[in-house]
Amino acid sequence: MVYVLIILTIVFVAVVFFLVKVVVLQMEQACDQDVLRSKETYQKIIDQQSRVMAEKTRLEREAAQIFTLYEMTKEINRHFNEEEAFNIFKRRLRENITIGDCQLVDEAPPDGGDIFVLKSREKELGFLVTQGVPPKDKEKFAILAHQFALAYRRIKLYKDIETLAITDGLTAVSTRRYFLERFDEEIKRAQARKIKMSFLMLDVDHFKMINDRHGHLTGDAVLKEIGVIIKENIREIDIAGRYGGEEFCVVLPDTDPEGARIVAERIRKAAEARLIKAYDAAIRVTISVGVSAYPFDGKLLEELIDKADWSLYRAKSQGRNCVVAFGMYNKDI
Ligand code: GH3
Ligand code: MG
Ligand code: MG
Repeated sequence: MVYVLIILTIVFVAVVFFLVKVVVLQMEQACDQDVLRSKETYQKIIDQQSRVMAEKTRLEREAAQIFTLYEMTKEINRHFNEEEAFNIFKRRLRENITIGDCQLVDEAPPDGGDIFVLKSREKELGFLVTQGVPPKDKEKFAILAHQFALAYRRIKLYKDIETLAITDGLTAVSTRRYFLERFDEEIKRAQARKIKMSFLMLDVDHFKMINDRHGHLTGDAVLKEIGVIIKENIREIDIAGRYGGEEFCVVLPDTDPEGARIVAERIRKAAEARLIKAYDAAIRVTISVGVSAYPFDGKLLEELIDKADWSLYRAKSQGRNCVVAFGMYNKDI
């Protein structure tokens, strides 16, 4: 009986032990699976985090680039001068990329360096010639250069508009308004520096006859050529303008009455000698010139214009194709 009880107890204990073992094994397996799942989730989070970090770095780089572009554009847009704008661009380049040299040139060089064309529609405005930009920085350079090209185009456009506004469309000399502004400035400069200056008023002789005989278009071509003749016979610092219809005017800074008379005579002779070809006609014209001088004939702009106009009237009444200086009739000098 006792043996039976012992055996039953052993069997019972063995069964219990076996059952407990099975349960523990199952629990272990479940735990392992949990750990595996946790590991996978953890790995996914780590991957996600590194993707987010990479995206953050990319966005930061992009933001820095946009900020650089914005700052550069803002700074360049304050200037209306090509050289100043280019110097800012060059400084910004050096701050942002590795670069040996960068030059802004009007003509494309035959060799040496990488060339970036600054374009306005199909027109080439200039060229950026660079040296020593490593491949890793080429794209960044292109982005900055493209932005500079836009600013450069704006400056060129502004200059063109400015030139258009102050240049007479037909004769390419200054408009009356701009001429009078410059004339006034030159009088003030002559006053401040105590130097002489002179003023010429030129009028085409019998111009109405040219219009009547050859038509208005031919008349226009003659006026255009007179503009050319005047500019060919004055210095870079002299200012030529169209005073009205077929009347022109010239300011000669730092020039005394005798010097002015010589210039006027040179223009008169050049006009007389020129055979102007316009459409089917070949025309000869003459001009008359009145001269006044600062400070001899007057100290104010209006006085100088009046005296030159009076002299021009004298030149017309003397038979045209001649120069009359107010000083010739001014007994005070
Ligand atoms: P004078 O020798 O006395 O100066 O005689 P003129 O015929 O030159 O002078 P007038 O003032 O009688 O005539 C000037 C003419 O210039 C009249 C006008 O029709 C013409 N004119 C003015 N502006 C223009 C222009 O832009 N184009 C053309 N073709 N003619 C013009
Ligand atoms: Mg005339
Ligand atoms: Mg006239």
